[in-house]
Order: sequence, then C-alpha cells, then structure tokens
Amino acid sequence: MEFLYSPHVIRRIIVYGMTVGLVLVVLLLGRGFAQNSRHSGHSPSLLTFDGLQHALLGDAAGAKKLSERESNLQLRHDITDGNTGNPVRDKQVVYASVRDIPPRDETGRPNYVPGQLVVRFHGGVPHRRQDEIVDELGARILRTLDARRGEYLVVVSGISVPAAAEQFAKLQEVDFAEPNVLHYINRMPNDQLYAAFDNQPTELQRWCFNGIGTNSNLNAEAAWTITTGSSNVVIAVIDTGVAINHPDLAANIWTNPYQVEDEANGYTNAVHGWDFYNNDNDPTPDLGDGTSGDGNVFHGTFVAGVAAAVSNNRMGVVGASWHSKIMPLKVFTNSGGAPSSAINEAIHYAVDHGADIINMSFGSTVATRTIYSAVQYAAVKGVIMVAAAGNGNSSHRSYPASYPYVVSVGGTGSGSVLSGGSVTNMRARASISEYGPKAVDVVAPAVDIVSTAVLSKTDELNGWGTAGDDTYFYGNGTSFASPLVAGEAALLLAREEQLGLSGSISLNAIEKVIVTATTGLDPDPVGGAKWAGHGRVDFVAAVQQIGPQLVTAPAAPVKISASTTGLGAVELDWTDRSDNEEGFVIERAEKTNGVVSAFEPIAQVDRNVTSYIDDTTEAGITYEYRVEAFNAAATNSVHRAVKVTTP
Ligand SMILES: [Ca+2]
Ligand SMILES: [Ca+2]
Ligand SMILES: [Ca+2]
Repeated sequence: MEFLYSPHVIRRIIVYGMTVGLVLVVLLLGRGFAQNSRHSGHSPSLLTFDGLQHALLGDAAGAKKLSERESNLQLRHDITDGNTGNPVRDKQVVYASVRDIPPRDETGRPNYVPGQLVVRFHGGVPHRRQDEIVDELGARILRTLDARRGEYLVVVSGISVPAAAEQFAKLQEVDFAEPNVLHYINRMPNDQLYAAFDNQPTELQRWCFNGIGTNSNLNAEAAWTITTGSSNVVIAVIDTGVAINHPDLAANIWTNPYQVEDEANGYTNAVHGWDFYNNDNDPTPDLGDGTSGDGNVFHGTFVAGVAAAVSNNRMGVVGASWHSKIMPLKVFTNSGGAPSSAINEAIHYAVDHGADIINMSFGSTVATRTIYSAVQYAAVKGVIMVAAAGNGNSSHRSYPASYPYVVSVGGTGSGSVLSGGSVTNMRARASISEYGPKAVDVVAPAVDIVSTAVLSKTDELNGWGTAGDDTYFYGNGTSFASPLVAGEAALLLAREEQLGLSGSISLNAIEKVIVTATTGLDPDPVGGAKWAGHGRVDFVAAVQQIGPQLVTAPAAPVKISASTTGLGAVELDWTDRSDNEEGFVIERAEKTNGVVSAFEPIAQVDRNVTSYIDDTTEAGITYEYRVEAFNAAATNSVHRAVKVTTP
C-alpha cells in the first residue's frame, strides 16, 4: 500500500500562539522530490515572507474600497444613463404568480413571512382611499415603506398570504400585492484560510470547495446553506493517524461509545480510535525519526481536515462536512506500508463501531481477498466507502478504490497556483491522477488542497517547530480528493437525518446520488473524454437529490434464534440483511395456559445490531419472538417467530 499524494509542492502555514490569535507565517518549501524518489535526500529551500498577514489585510481592505467605488459608479450609471446594452441591466425580471410561490423552499425554510404582504397603490390614489381599502380587506398597515409611492407592509389575519395578495391585486387601485419574501444567504464559512487570499483566484480553499464567480467547482456553499453536516455522522479515516488535539479538529474527533465491549476484544482504553499498526490505543501519528519517510506523518491529519475540519470557527480551514465526527484508525506508521490484515481489521472496527463512511486514501495495484472481504462486510452494513483512485497517471485500477462498493475518486487540478501559475484549473485532470472509467468513478480537486497537519521529526530538524506541533499544509494528490467526496457523503447523510430518514436510504441509492450528481468536464489529452468517470462531484446537486423518494423497505433479518441464558434471560440472535434499516423492533408474545397472546413490541435496537437480551422474562413460560427491520418507509413484513421456554 502506498500513499496517494504527491508531496511535490507543499507550502506550509505554521500557526503560532493559537490562543492569542493567529499569526501566520508562510514557509514556502520546494520539496524537490517526486512520489517515487522519497529517498533523494533533497535539501529543501526555505523562504519566509515577513509581514504576510499585514499585506493580506491591506489587500482585503483595498478590495473593499474598490468594490464600494464600483457600486457608486454603477449607481450613478444606473440613474443617469439609458440602457446601452449592459448585460447587467438587460436581464429580464420574471415575477412568479403568488400562487406559484411555495410556502417553503426545498430546504424547508419559509419562503415568506406569514401574515404579511407588501402592497403598492397606483399613483394618484389618495391616502384616505388607501387606508379604506386596507380596512375593508381586514388588514392593517404595519410599516410605511414609501409614502410617496404608496408602498406599505401590511398584516393580514384569518386568510392565507396568497389569498390576501389576490384580494388586493384584484382592486384597480392596487399596483401590486406580494408576499413578504424571505431571502437567505449561501453559507460561506468564516475560517481564516477559506478566503484568506481575498480577491484572487488563489483563494485556495474557496476555489477548491466552491469556485468563484462563474468558475463553479464543487458548489459547496449552496450545499452548506442546506446542511453543514451532522455530529451523528461518523467518518472513519483509515490512514497514518490523526492529530486529535489539533485545535481545528479536536471538537470533531469521535469518542468511542463501545469501550466496555472493546475491553473484551482487546482494544484496551480505545477512547478515540485505534492504532492497528502498533496495536495501541493512541491513534495519533508516529512522528517519525528524521528520515525521508517522515513525509507521511501529516497525511492522516490532512485527510481528516479535508473531510471534516472544525468549520466556521474563525480558525484555519473548513472541512467538506463541518460537524461530522472523525474516527481515527491508524494502519500506517510514518514510513508507510500498511498490511492488508491491519486494513481489514480497521474496516471491521469502523463498521462495528458505527462508522457511516470510511475514507481510504491509499492503494495498491494488487487486489486482495483480505481487504475485499472487509469491504463486502462494510457494504452489507450500508457503510459508504470512498478511496483515492491513485496517482499513477494511468488508466490502471488501484485497490481499494476499484473494489465494488467503493467510490473511486480521481483528481482535478491542472496548473497550480502553488507552483507559480495564476490559476488552478479545476475542470482539467490533475496530471498525477489515474483516469478512465475503469479506474475512476468520480473526480474532485486534488491540487492546491489546504488542510490541517502536524509536524514530523524531519520538520523539526528543518527548524519549523517541534515534532507534533499542529499546523496547516498545502498538498496535492488523489489522497486529498477522496476525503472531499467522503465529506460530501457525510452531507448527504446529514440531509437524510434532517429529513427524518436516518438510515433509510440504501448504500446503493447513496452511491447513485454521488455518481449522478456530477458535472461533466473537458476531455483530457491523455485520458480522453471519459477520463473523469461520471464527472466531478457537485455537493448541492447531490444534497438536493436526497429525499423520501429514495427510501425503500429494509430487507428482513434472517436466521433468528432464541436461547435461554444461565440467568433465565432470553438471548436473541439474528442475521442483518439490510443496509437501510433505521433499527430493529423486538416483539414478544407469550403462551399461558395454552393461549398465545398478541405480539407486543418490547424493545428497539439500533441499525446493524444483531442480538438482544430480554431480561424481563419469567420462569416456566413459553415465549415467541419476532425481530423486524424498520425504516422511514416500512417495517418489514416477515413474521416468522422463534419459540423458547424459560426454565
Ligand atoms: Ca500509536
Ligand atoms: Ca476551521
Ligand atoms: Ca443493517
């Protein structure tokens, strides 16, 4: 297994004095080794830009003045000039009929203020007559918007807003009457590095997540207006470990609710994840030993931040999902090379500990039964798996990305601002990325990605701080495209939860959303027209696809068995065959004096749970049990019961 990132160019922003505000110093590092020449021993050059923050603030202030000046000019132009073919002014306004404005928008937010209308009277209608009309229609003027033009905000009662608007509009004295329409802003996070390089196409994070102007990219801001993610959605990051105390990650690190069970299984004190490489309970990165292998130390921390950094906290970076939990599962040490067995174990751990999504930013050209069986296990449980397509600049399959059930993510990004270009073209292939439908399902940005990181021993020897210090890096690689899609998947599950459909949409349906809510990209000279698989993911298009229409009934559990435990309780076991149940209902009937009672629900357990102990039984009674999978669409209809008689 190799890491799928290219450390060709990495710029670092080191944050000093986290608690007293951010002082940014950019260290430009020309790491002059390519992916396969880690041992070149190249000595990096180091450049420090003093006073960068000052310069940035200056730029931002300058930009603001400029736009104010422009808008003043525009306003003058608007007032004094005729229409001279300015496209900004040639646009036609199309008003919706009041009846065609739904009370709520597609995200469930009201489209207008209840009980309010804006009414304008025709010129020449005297104020007295205006008051009379308002009175006659049972309304009341709440606010005068423009007395001269006869424009008022009125309150109506006992009548719907559309009906009231129609009543007003029918009168010849009335120019228009319309709902008091609510407007919303798209969610743009306030994290310092999101739009740090203001007014430039080099606003790297924003460029990656959203694009700017007509250069739309993942359309994240519109998606974040609908949902910014849910803390109930867990993303397992199988990688080099995660710096769980990084101030831009700590609040989103998963805490293990299964510690009691874990003790019995040898995962002692597994509070925030597990290290399957060293078999210990510390899933933070091994910080290295000062050799070139240390280039991997930051990898898992970086991937975690791309998927789900703490966001909109005025600090550092934004993640694709703002509130998901990150489950750090470490399978690599600093020098790379994770055995299939550790990856298999980590996938099982993720599934059994409630991970909803697994990100795997690594690969091998070798397909293994060891990992594929774990992938199948996760798929049966409905866990979404996302993996990096690989950095081989070829059409070859890389695994785990190319296993069935795993979304393989290739990379966009040609040219690079960090390499001195003026823009990173996110419609074109990243030159490192695998391409073509065999290797790639979808693509996402893989160049000039900025995220959370941690310093290695080598970084310390280079004088950048102390190994283990929290920081931010820029980097390239399909390793970093994959967690963008993992984060997108987290937004989809958050939307599912928001709509009251938790767990009810099957893995199959979610995967279809990810691959169909995409944008086609320009053909690639090397990879051809289909280099990007189904295209570049589009966060808002995907979030908008989530809804009740995707819910199907869950498959019924099979192989239900019941047995009495030593203490007279009854243990039920079953095989879960559904990937879209919200949970299971346990039903019980009892046979007393030859009469069987009706089945009553006695308990409910979470999705993917496969056993239940009923300790409310009495001695010497014959019980019958049913276990039913349920979700928002249906409770399954299998009513085969098992029978047990307590001693
Ligand atoms: Ca460890
Ligand atoms: Ca942040
Ligand atoms: Ca299940």
